[in-house]
Amino acid sequence: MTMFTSPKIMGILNVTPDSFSDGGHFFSRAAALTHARQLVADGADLIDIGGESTRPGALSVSIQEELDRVIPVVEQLHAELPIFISVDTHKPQVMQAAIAAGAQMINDVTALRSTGSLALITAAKEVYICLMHMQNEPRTMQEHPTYDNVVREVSDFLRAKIQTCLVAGIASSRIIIDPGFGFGKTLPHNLQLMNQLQELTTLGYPVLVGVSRKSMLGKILNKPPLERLSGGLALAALALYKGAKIIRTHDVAPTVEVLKVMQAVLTESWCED
Ligand code: PT1
Repeated sequence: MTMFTSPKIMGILNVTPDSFSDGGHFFSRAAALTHARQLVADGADLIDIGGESTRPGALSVSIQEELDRVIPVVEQLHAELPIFISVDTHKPQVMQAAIAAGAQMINDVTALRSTGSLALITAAKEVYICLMHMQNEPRTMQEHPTYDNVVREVSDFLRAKIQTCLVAGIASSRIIIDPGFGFGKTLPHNLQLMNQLQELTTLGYPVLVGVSRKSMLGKILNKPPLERLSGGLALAALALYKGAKIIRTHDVAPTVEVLKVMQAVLTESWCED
Protein backbone atom coordinates (compact mmCIF):
# COMPACT_ATOMS: atom_id res chain seq x y z
CA MET A 1 0.00 0.00 0.00
CA THR A 2 1.66 3.22 -1.06
CA MET A 3 -1.10 5.73 -0.52
CA PHE A 4 -4.41 6.35 1.14
CA THR A 5 -6.29 7.47 -1.92
CA SER A 6 -9.03 4.91 -1.32
CA PRO A 7 -10.26 4.37 2.26
CA LYS A 8 -8.64 1.69 4.43
CA ILE A 9 -9.54 -0.15 7.60
CA MET A 10 -7.08 -0.22 10.50
CA GLY A 11 -7.58 -3.01 13.06
CA ILE A 12 -6.71 -2.32 16.69
CA LEU A 13 -4.31 -4.71 18.41
CA ASN A 14 -3.76 -4.00 22.10
CA VAL A 15 -0.75 -5.72 23.63
CA THR A 16 -1.51 -4.87 27.22
CA PRO A 17 -1.46 -7.75 29.71
CA ASP A 18 -4.90 -8.37 31.16
CA SER A 19 -5.51 -7.92 34.85
CA PHE A 20 -5.29 -11.58 35.85
CA SER A 21 -2.11 -12.36 33.97
CA ASP A 22 1.02 -12.10 36.11
CA GLY A 23 2.57 -9.70 33.62
CA GLY A 24 4.13 -12.70 31.91
CA HIS A 25 4.58 -11.64 28.31
CA PHE A 26 4.22 -15.08 26.79
CA PHE A 27 0.45 -15.29 27.05
CA SER A 28 -0.34 -11.73 25.98
CA ARG A 29 2.07 -12.15 23.05
CA ALA A 30 0.43 -15.37 21.89
CA ALA A 31 -3.04 -13.86 22.32
CA ALA A 32 -1.96 -10.77 20.38
CA LEU A 33 -0.71 -12.85 17.44
CA THR A 34 -3.92 -14.89 17.34
CA HIS A 35 -5.93 -11.67 17.39
CA ALA A 36 -3.76 -10.12 14.65
CA ARG A 37 -4.32 -13.11 12.36
CA GLN A 38 -8.06 -12.71 12.91
CA LEU A 39 -7.95 -8.98 12.09
CA VAL A 40 -6.16 -9.78 8.82
CA ALA A 41 -8.62 -12.58 7.98
CA ASP A 42 -11.45 -10.08 8.68
CA GLY A 43 -10.05 -7.77 6.00
CA ALA A 44 -7.93 -5.20 7.84
CA ASP A 45 -5.63 -3.21 5.56
CA LEU A 46 -3.46 -2.07 8.47
CA ILE A 47 -2.90 -3.20 12.04
CA ASP A 48 -2.25 -0.68 14.81
CA ILE A 49 -0.23 -2.22 17.63
CA GLY A 50 -0.19 -0.49 21.00
CA GLY A 51 1.46 -1.42 24.30
CA GLU A 52 0.38 1.57 26.38
CA SER A 53 -3.25 2.55 26.83
CA THR A 54 -4.05 6.19 26.05
CA ARG A 55 -7.66 6.02 27.19
CA PRO A 56 -8.84 8.72 29.59
CA GLY A 57 -7.14 8.26 32.95
CA ALA A 58 -4.72 5.60 31.72
CA LEU A 59 -1.33 5.41 33.42
CA SER A 60 1.91 5.35 31.46
CA VAL A 61 4.24 2.34 31.22
CA SER A 62 8.04 2.30 31.20
CA ILE A 63 10.06 2.27 27.99
CA GLN A 64 11.33 -1.25 28.68
CA GLU A 65 7.88 -2.58 29.43
CA GLU A 66 6.45 -1.09 26.24
CA LEU A 67 9.36 -2.45 24.19
CA ASP A 68 8.87 -5.92 25.69
CA ARG A 69 5.18 -5.87 24.87
CA VAL A 70 5.25 -4.43 21.37
CA ILE A 71 8.47 -5.29 19.55
CA PRO A 72 8.27 -9.12 19.54
CA VAL A 73 4.73 -8.85 18.17
CA VAL A 74 5.83 -6.47 15.39
CA GLU A 75 8.73 -8.79 14.50
CA GLN A 76 6.56 -11.88 14.39
CA LEU A 77 3.74 -10.25 12.39
CA HIS A 78 6.19 -8.71 9.95
CA ALA A 79 7.79 -12.12 9.38
CA GLU A 80 4.50 -13.96 9.09
CA LEU A 81 1.91 -11.78 7.33
CA PRO A 82 1.92 -9.35 4.41
CA ILE A 83 0.19 -6.68 6.49
CA PHE A 84 0.86 -2.97 6.88
CA ILE A 85 1.99 -2.43 10.48
CA SER A 86 1.40 0.75 12.48
CA VAL A 87 2.69 1.18 16.04
CA ASP A 88 0.80 3.39 18.48
CA THR A 89 3.46 5.06 20.65
CA HIS A 90 4.79 8.44 21.68
CA LYS A 91 8.18 7.13 22.89
CA PRO A 92 11.10 7.69 20.48
CA GLN A 93 12.83 4.52 21.70
CA VAL A 94 9.76 2.45 20.87
CA MET A 95 9.35 4.21 17.50
CA GLN A 96 12.94 3.41 16.59
CA ALA A 97 12.73 -0.26 17.59
CA ALA A 98 9.34 -0.64 15.90
CA ILE A 99 10.65 0.75 12.61
CA ALA A 100 13.69 -1.55 12.81
CA ALA A 101 11.29 -4.47 13.41
CA GLY A 102 9.23 -3.68 10.30
CA ALA A 103 6.61 -1.07 11.25
CA GLN A 104 5.61 1.12 8.30
CA MET A 105 3.67 3.71 10.29
CA ILE A 106 4.05 5.43 13.64
CA ASN A 107 0.76 6.50 15.21
CA ASP A 108 1.64 9.14 17.78
CA VAL A 109 -1.26 10.51 19.84
CA THR A 110 1.05 13.35 20.95
CA ALA A 111 1.94 14.36 17.36
CA LEU A 112 5.72 14.12 17.91
CA ARG A 113 5.77 16.02 21.20
CA SER A 114 8.62 13.88 22.65
CA THR A 115 12.17 15.10 22.22
CA GLY A 116 13.94 13.31 19.39
CA SER A 117 10.83 11.89 17.77
CA LEU A 118 10.68 14.42 14.93
CA ALA A 119 14.32 13.79 13.92
CA LEU A 120 13.79 10.06 14.14
CA ILE A 121 10.71 10.09 11.89
CA THR A 122 12.43 12.46 9.48
CA ALA A 123 15.30 9.98 9.13
CA ALA A 124 12.97 7.00 8.57
CA LYS A 125 12.35 7.91 4.94
CA GLU A 126 9.74 5.25 4.12
CA VAL A 127 7.66 5.49 7.27
CA TYR A 128 4.24 7.15 7.55
CA ILE A 129 3.42 9.31 10.57
CA CYS A 130 -0.04 9.87 12.01
CA LEU A 131 -0.28 13.23 13.81
CA MET A 132 -3.15 13.32 16.30
CA HIS A 133 -4.66 16.20 18.24
CA MET A 134 -4.97 15.87 22.01
CA GLN A 135 -5.60 18.56 24.62
CA ASN A 136 -3.35 17.93 27.67
CA GLU A 137 -2.39 14.27 28.34
CA PRO A 138 -4.34 11.02 28.80
CA ARG A 139 -4.28 11.15 32.61
CA THR A 140 -5.90 14.61 32.78
CA MET A 141 -7.40 15.27 29.36
CA GLN A 142 -11.05 14.72 30.30
CA GLU A 143 -10.96 16.93 33.41
CA HIS A 144 -11.85 20.24 31.73
CA PRO A 145 -11.70 20.20 27.93
CA THR A 146 -12.08 23.83 26.81
CA TYR A 147 -12.14 25.40 23.36
CA ASP A 148 -13.43 28.62 21.79
CA ASN A 149 -13.92 26.77 18.52
CA VAL A 150 -12.88 23.13 18.62
CA VAL A 151 -12.87 22.62 14.85
CA ARG A 152 -10.71 25.67 14.20
CA GLU A 153 -8.34 24.88 17.07
CA VAL A 154 -7.84 21.24 16.06
CA SER A 155 -7.38 22.30 12.45
CA ASP A 156 -4.86 25.01 13.41
CA PHE A 157 -2.97 22.56 15.62
CA LEU A 158 -2.73 19.95 12.88
CA ARG A 159 -1.74 22.56 10.27
CA ALA A 160 1.10 23.72 12.55
CA LYS A 161 2.30 20.14 13.19
CA ILE A 162 2.22 19.40 9.45
CA GLN A 163 4.30 22.53 8.85
CA THR A 164 6.85 21.43 11.48
CA CYS A 165 7.12 18.04 9.76
CA LEU A 166 7.53 19.56 6.30
CA VAL A 167 10.20 22.01 7.50
CA ALA A 168 12.08 19.11 9.12
CA GLY A 169 12.10 17.33 5.75
CA ILE A 170 9.27 14.81 6.09
CA ALA A 171 7.63 14.26 2.68
CA SER A 172 3.98 15.35 2.57
CA SER A 173 3.08 11.89 1.22
CA ARG A 174 4.09 10.38 4.59
CA ILE A 175 1.73 12.48 6.73
CA ILE A 176 -1.68 11.42 8.09
CA ILE A 177 -3.79 13.56 10.43
CA ASP A 178 -6.35 12.73 13.11
CA PRO A 179 -8.64 15.00 15.19
CA GLY A 180 -8.30 12.64 18.19
CA PHE A 181 -11.88 11.80 19.14
CA GLY A 182 -12.18 11.57 22.93
CA PHE A 183 -8.74 13.08 23.59
CA GLY A 184 -9.49 16.16 25.69
CA LYS A 185 -12.96 16.64 24.21
CA THR A 186 -16.50 16.69 25.58
CA LEU A 187 -19.36 15.03 23.70
CA PRO A 188 -20.36 18.34 22.01
CA HIS A 189 -16.72 18.81 20.91
CA ASN A 190 -16.62 15.31 19.43
CA LEU A 191 -19.96 15.79 17.66
CA GLN A 192 -18.84 19.09 16.17
CA LEU A 193 -15.57 17.56 14.96
CA MET A 194 -17.38 14.67 13.31
CA ASN A 195 -20.05 16.84 11.71
CA GLN A 196 -17.41 19.22 10.35
CA LEU A 197 -14.77 16.64 9.45
CA GLN A 198 -14.52 18.23 5.97
CA GLU A 199 -12.66 21.14 7.61
CA LEU A 200 -9.85 18.67 8.24
CA THR A 201 -9.99 16.72 4.97
CA THR A 202 -9.55 20.02 3.10
CA LEU A 203 -6.10 20.39 4.69
CA GLY A 204 -5.07 17.96 1.94
CA TYR A 205 -3.83 15.00 4.02
CA PRO A 206 -5.45 11.62 4.65
CA VAL A 207 -7.61 11.82 7.79
CA LEU A 208 -7.68 8.92 10.27
CA VAL A 209 -10.72 8.53 12.52
CA GLY A 210 -10.86 6.42 15.68
CA VAL A 211 -14.24 6.26 17.40
CA SER A 212 -14.66 2.52 17.97
CA ARG A 213 -16.38 1.79 21.32
CA LYS A 214 -15.53 5.24 22.69
CA SER A 215 -17.47 7.01 25.45
CA MET A 216 -18.98 9.49 22.95
CA LEU A 217 -21.05 6.51 21.75
CA GLY A 218 -21.69 5.45 25.33
CA LYS A 219 -23.09 8.89 26.11
CA ILE A 220 -25.38 8.96 23.06
CA LEU A 221 -26.61 5.37 23.41
CA ASN A 222 -26.23 4.77 27.15
CA LYS A 223 -24.53 1.43 26.43
CA PRO A 224 -21.30 -0.21 27.67
CA PRO A 225 -18.30 -0.54 25.30
CA LEU A 226 -19.16 -3.98 23.89
CA GLU A 227 -22.65 -2.79 22.93
CA ARG A 228 -21.52 0.20 20.89
CA LEU A 229 -20.98 -1.62 17.57
CA SER A 230 -23.95 -0.22 15.64
CA GLY A 231 -23.14 3.28 16.82
CA GLY A 232 -19.50 2.82 15.82
CA LEU A 233 -20.55 1.67 12.35
CA ALA A 234 -22.78 4.72 11.99
CA LEU A 235 -19.87 7.00 12.87
CA ALA A 236 -17.53 5.07 10.55
CA ALA A 237 -20.00 5.55 7.67
CA LEU A 238 -20.37 9.25 8.47
CA ALA A 239 -16.61 9.72 8.71
CA LEU A 240 -16.07 7.94 5.37
CA TYR A 241 -18.81 10.02 3.75
CA LYS A 242 -17.12 13.17 5.02
CA GLY A 243 -13.81 12.09 3.52
CA ALA A 244 -11.92 10.07 6.15
CA LYS A 245 -9.34 7.74 4.59
CA ILE A 246 -8.51 5.42 7.51
CA ILE A 247 -10.98 4.02 10.05
CA ARG A 248 -9.32 2.70 13.21
CA THR A 249 -11.56 0.04 14.76
CA HIS A 250 -11.84 -3.00 17.03
CA ASP A 251 -14.58 -4.37 14.75
CA VAL A 252 -12.86 -4.95 11.44
CA ALA A 253 -15.26 -7.38 9.71
CA PRO A 254 -18.42 -5.24 9.98
CA THR A 255 -16.51 -2.04 9.23
CA VAL A 256 -15.10 -3.60 6.03
CA GLU A 257 -18.70 -4.35 5.01
CA VAL A 258 -19.77 -0.77 5.68
CA LEU A 259 -16.89 0.43 3.50
CA LYS A 260 -17.70 -2.02 0.67
CA VAL A 261 -21.36 -1.01 0.52
CA MET A 262 -20.56 2.70 0.66
CA GLN A 263 -17.96 2.36 -2.10
CA ALA A 264 -20.41 0.39 -4.25
CA VAL A 265 -22.93 3.23 -4.04
CA LEU A 266 -20.49 6.12 -4.35
CA THR A 267 -18.71 4.58 -7.37
CA GLU A 268 -21.94 3.00 -8.72
CA SER A 269 -20.01 -0.27 -9.12
CA TRP A 270 -19.10 -3.23 -6.97
CA CYS A 271 -16.60 -6.04 -6.59
CA GLU A 272 -18.01 -9.45 -5.73
CA ASP A 273 -16.29 -11.33 -2.94
C1 PT1 B 1 -7.36 7.51 17.95
C2 PT1 B 1 -6.87 6.66 18.98
C3 PT1 B 1 -5.51 6.24 18.86
N1 PT1 B 1 -7.62 6.26 20.05
C4 PT1 B 1 -5.27 7.44 16.87
N2 PT1 B 1 -4.76 6.63 17.81
C5 PT1 B 1 -7.06 5.49 20.99
N3 PT1 B 1 -4.50 7.85 15.82
C6 PT1 B 1 -5.72 5.08 20.88
C7 PT1 B 1 -13.27 7.14 25.29
O1 PT1 B 1 -13.71 8.30 25.28
O2 PT1 B 1 -8.60 7.98 17.98
N4 PT1 B 1 -6.56 7.89 16.93
N5 PT1 B 1 -4.99 5.45 19.83
C8 PT1 B 1 -7.88 5.10 22.19
N6 PT1 B 1 -8.17 6.24 22.99
C9 PT1 B 1 -9.40 6.45 23.61
C10 PT1 B 1 -9.84 7.75 23.85
C11 PT1 B 1 -10.21 5.38 23.96
C12 PT1 B 1 -11.10 7.97 24.39
C13 PT1 B 1 -11.45 5.59 24.53
C14 PT1 B 1 -11.91 6.89 24.73
O3 PT1 B 1 -13.94 6.17 25.68
